[in-house]
Amino acid sequence: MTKPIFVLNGPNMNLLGKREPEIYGSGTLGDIQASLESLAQELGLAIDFRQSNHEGDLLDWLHEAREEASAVIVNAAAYTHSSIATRDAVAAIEIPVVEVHLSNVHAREEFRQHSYLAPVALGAISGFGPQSYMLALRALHAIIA
Ligand code: CA2
Repeated sequence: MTKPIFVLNGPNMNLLGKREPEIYGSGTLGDIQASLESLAQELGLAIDFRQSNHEGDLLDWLHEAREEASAVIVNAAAYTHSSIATRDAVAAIEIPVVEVHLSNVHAREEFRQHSYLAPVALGAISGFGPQSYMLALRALHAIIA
């Protein structure tokens, strides 16, 4: 059995669809999970989709991914712009890691334009709404296959 792709989501992602729809759209994180699970099935992949508001959970999951995942898609949300610990955890992973964002972080406030993760990730996809996750899964499918 091939290992799943971990899809890790950071703080406040559980609020999607409930506030700021002009930035993040009206869909919920559950909608993104459902679409991604459907695409994964189509591609013959398994995903393990998680969200936490706690930095330590993301660190533990990134450590777990080193042994238990074939790749990682990570939307670290605000920790993208603040967490050296998350960057170090990503840097310690040998499997492919793709950073994703719903919004185009480069077109937003200056503090969102810097990512601690981008230099240590395989690549980053930003600005395509839920499609950012789909594009990351398709890219990893092509890379892993
Ligand atoms: O665009 C993205 O995917 C972000 O990672 C989303 C984060 C933000 O801090 C990043 O700069 C870009 C925010 C996560 C969701 O936060 C919400 C806040 C209020 C209402 C709904 C969601």
